[in-house]
Amino acid sequence: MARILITSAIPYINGIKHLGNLVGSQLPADLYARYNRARGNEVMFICATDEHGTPAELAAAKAGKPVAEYCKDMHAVQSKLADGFRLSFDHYGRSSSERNHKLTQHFAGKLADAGLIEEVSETQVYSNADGRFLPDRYIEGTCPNCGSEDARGDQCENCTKQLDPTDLINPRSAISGSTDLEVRDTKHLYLRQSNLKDKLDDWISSKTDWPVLTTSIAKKWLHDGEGLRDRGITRDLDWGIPVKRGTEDWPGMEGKVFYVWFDAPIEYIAGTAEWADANGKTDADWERWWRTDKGADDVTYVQFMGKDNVPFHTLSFPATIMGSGEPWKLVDYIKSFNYLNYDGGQFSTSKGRGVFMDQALDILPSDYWRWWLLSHAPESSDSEFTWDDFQASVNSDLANVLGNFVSRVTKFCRSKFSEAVPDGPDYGPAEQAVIDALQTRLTAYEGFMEAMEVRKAASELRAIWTLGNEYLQEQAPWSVFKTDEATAAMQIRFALNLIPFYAALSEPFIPDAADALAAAMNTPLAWPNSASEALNLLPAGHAFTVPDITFAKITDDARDEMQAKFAGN
Ligand code: B3M
Ligand code: ZN
Repeated sequence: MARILITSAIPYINGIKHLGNLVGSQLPADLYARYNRARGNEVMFICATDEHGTPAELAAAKAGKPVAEYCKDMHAVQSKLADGFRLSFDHYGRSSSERNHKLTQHFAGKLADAGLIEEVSETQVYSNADGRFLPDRYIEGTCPNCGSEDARGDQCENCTKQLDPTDLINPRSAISGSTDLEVRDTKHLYLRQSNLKDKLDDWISSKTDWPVLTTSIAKKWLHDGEGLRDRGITRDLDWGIPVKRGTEDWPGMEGKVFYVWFDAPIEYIAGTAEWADANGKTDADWERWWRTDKGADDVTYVQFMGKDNVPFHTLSFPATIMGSGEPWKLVDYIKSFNYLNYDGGQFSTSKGRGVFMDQALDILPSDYWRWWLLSHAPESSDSEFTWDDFQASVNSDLANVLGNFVSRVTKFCRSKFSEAVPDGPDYGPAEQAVIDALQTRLTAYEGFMEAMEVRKAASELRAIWTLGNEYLQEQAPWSVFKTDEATAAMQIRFALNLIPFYAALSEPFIPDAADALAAAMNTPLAWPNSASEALNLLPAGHAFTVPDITFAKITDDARDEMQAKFAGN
């Protein structure tokens, strides 16, 4: 039994995620977690909400709530949606947890002890009216380039020019509108990741089995332009993890917090500690996943994320781990994804363009979405959601192939025999040929699942479903029944045995349907040792019920309606 630690990039707290976010990290991570559990491996699957940074503060202000309250509420919302999509996290934590505060401060202390933290003096805009330093995007004013009056301290959205706050004409606070601003000296901490460049480079170079998407992004950041730059890890914000050196105060850092990207990946570890706390476990129980001196040396750690998150996971977070000088577990494999586009453009929160997680679950059961998203995962390139494709995929794969097979077989058996597996002779050459074909595909399917080749795994699964349909089509037990009842009974016995086999193999993709199939067949979900063993699982006389998991087809009208509804304004 292997031990697999799985983390998904932790979604920002500032709103409900769209389907592109979902398929870029959490959903494929869930697929892999479910598969590994089904194979009997010990899995720890962690996700959380990413609750710090200016986006959280701004979203809370917009919602008219104190930021702590906003985060608490949005965590509950996101957690419920994760349940709705059947994301099987062992724990869905919060980066604002006490555990993450302590661990983040701990790492900062260790990095400082190792000489990897530098204190840098900078000038920054201070708002007297607000009584605080303003991050770049909290300062607004007139763009020196195009004259737009709503330029922000980091960029003018109108002409896209990158700006510094001091470039703005007539700068004002975005919080209060006050123009009583001044430039003050302030100190910030920088992580000297450039010191770790060679170590990181060697480490990345040793990962020859990683997806090219992952390593090419890491290599680009290591070698392009100025190479790996030191990174500011503190901010002048109210909301966040107070800067401390371990448990000690950090002189000069009063009122500052760690930068969101410093504490967010540490939440993977803290989230596992939260899991222990929430389940009455001890520190040793979570440390055996993370500390190589406490049992984690046999753990395989896999991360899932969108390509925009790769630099932080291949360089910055490993720099934190390596730089600490402590035996924390480094990631073993990073599965990264391209983007999912939406119907000829991009998903857009501000324009209400595309389908968001809450809306998706209002329209159709999660299995429909899981199946389409995973079978179209943006692995080798960006992919695109279209309603035509979604409709075709649901109607053909789920309704016509899988759903139809199950309903034909079980209903035919009920009407001609009974709601129990019929008897009949032993399997013949036709059945053996299907078993052989299934075995070949089962092996391929397992290989793709292990390699996290999500699309290839989906098409193998589809092919496995199709074999059952082809068998029925060719053998036509409904015709055979008219002249040779015993042979028809054997054929139906064979086809009924395919259902628990399908249920087990399909569970990582479509868990609700899989549960319903297994329940109808009166068998627990169990990964097959072999196709031939699986096809002899249900003996004659085994009772079942006709499941009501028919996948409803999406009509053309419904498709058009949804397309119009989510086109954005
Ligand atoms: N919250 C970005 C995102 O949701 C960021 C990931 C953090 S992973 C430690 O895409
Ligand atoms: Zn401009």
